[in-house]
Amino acid sequence: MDDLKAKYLAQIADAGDEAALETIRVSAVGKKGEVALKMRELGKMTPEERQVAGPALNALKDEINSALAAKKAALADAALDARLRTEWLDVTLPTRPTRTGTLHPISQASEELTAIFAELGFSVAEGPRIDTDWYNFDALNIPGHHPARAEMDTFYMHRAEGDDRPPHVLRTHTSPVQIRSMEKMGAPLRIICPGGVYRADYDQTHTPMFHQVEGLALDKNISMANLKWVLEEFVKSFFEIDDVELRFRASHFPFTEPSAEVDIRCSWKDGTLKIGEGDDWLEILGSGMVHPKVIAAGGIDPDVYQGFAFGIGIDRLAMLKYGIPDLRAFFDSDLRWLRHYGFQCLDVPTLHGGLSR
Ligand code: 2NM
Repeated sequence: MDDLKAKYLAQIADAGDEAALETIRVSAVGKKGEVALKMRELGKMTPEERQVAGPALNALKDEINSALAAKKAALADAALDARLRTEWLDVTLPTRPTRTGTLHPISQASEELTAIFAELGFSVAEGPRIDTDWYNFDALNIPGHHPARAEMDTFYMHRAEGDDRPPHVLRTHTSPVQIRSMEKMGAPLRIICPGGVYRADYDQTHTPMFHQVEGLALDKNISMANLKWVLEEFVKSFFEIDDVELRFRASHFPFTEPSAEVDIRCSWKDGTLKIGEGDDWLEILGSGMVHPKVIAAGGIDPDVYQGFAFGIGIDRLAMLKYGIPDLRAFFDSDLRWLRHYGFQCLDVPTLHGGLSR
């Protein structure tokens, strides 16, 4: 028995792969293996001999089986180590120069309009997307009973039970950033506020999150004429056309007086939109002279300063400029769509270098 044990443990130790181990298993502890043959001899023994040889054979069988299992595990470990060595990857190597990520059309449009307004003397102001209802509504002369405040348009952040402070809201426009900027920087002031805004609305032409840029210019002698010139310059630059005709239609917003909606001249020929010429009008923005109450809410004296403000939907601007038909595709994260409509990350838009080449 000692010979058997020495022989098989040596063979197991030398086995190079699982197939060799299996051959050893069959000839050692298989049904017709050497240990089984020895067990058959137990019948010919005396009861005393059997009492010694029986347990010894069982112990031998267990020992060979556990040596087989241990060697099998060791072979598997060695195989894994070998595989890990061949599949080793240097993650610090530089990337291949293929085109992968692209800039989303909304980011591209934001970069372009930021470059245009920078040239006109406007800096970018940013603020929180979650704000108090004072900054989002009251400061903008939107009273408590105004329909824009109705639960169905505004996402409210509900407070804990028993907390009676007014709720926070997801900003429904970027105007709260303009109030905060007036408080922080005072007048004169020339800013644009681009960014995401939220309204509880979802259909063909509305998504619950969309993007806006609002502009604000405050000084001692600002009029609608300045508003008209700035908007004309913006539209010409953004749509890369030499001339444009704007149409101001009287309108109403709580935060401006007077207020105007602005259309640009355009044509629809064979289903394609042409901006700047034609017999149609396309509404693109809202604007007006900032209401004195709003200027006062920003901590500025409305008897000394006045100014204009406007609001434009960035998503719609991007659709018009890049010929994107469906608003909702903006937020589908479809890689094929993103590759088709995306822009090269390093082509930073400037007025001298070309906006969207
Ligand atoms: C619009 C239309 C008209 C606007 C007003 C202000 C603020 F905060 F200065 F009063 N910012 N933007 C404004 C004015 C926005 O969006 C259609």
